[in-house]
Amino acid sequence: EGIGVQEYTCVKLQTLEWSDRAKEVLGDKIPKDAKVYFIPATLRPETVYGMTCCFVGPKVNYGVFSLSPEKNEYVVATPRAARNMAYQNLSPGWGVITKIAGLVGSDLVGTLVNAPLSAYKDGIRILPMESLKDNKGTAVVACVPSDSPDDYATTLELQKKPEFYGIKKEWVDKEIVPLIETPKGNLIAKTLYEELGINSPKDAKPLAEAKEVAYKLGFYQGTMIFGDYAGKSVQDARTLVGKQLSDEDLAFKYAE
Ligand code: A2H
Repeated sequence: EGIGVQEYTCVKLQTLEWSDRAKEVLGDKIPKDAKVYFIPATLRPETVYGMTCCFVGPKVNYGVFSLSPEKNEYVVATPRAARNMAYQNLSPGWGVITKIAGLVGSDLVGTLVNAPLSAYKDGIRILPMESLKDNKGTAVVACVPSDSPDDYATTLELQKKPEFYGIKKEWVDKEIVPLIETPKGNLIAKTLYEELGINSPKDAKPLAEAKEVAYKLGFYQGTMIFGDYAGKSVQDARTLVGKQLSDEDLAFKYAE
């Protein structure tokens, strides 16, 4: 980790239906009428249109933490993220952490969540990403396979072996819609995955390169071709989508 501060946008994906395993573990721990959000931390809020699912680390420990008692809102995050949030006015009080339940990522797989601005109005699934780091952001990642090579790699892997990962094929078989036109076409993640001869999410080195190239081309030279800000530069859209999501109380800033 560097010495700089990274500012993420956490998008609020409201839980619509818990997985069977999560239901068992949670029992009656979630208060009545509570809203529980998965909060993927993203550097690219303008890509929310292309969310096809949401990733957790299957072996990572998560908790359900109070975000706002007034609004009866809770978040799923790592204890580490909850601690950071408690000093950013994202908890019941300064430095106050209220954990109401603990789960491991694999318990959460299959949970259905709402995906604001995405094409999937009936929601998207929580799916496993083995390469996800437990010490970055909230350890929850919005899967945008059009623009993130890591997300594309895990999507292909899950599509190849759904039974092995304990998921239904239809949860991961989603159309990948082009969001951003770049100097290397409009499905930059797929293009780089193929160009660099990547075969799996375990190909860490070429994936790191793909991630860097995709980020540079998409962020600095990309133009939106989908959604409310089609025609605008990615940098402008990033600000506009970020603002729209916060105004609608569908996202908040989180730094670490
Ligand atoms: B980004 P940085 Cl479309 N483990 O969001 C692994 N990856 C994580 C993570 C974790 N615990 N927490 C966040 N991330 C991902 C969107 C996106 C992202 C696109 C393109 C590039 C991209 C959709 N996924 O990131 O190390 C999240 O994926 C490329 C840099 O803090 C987050 O933004 O620089 C990004 O990594 C944060 O990475």
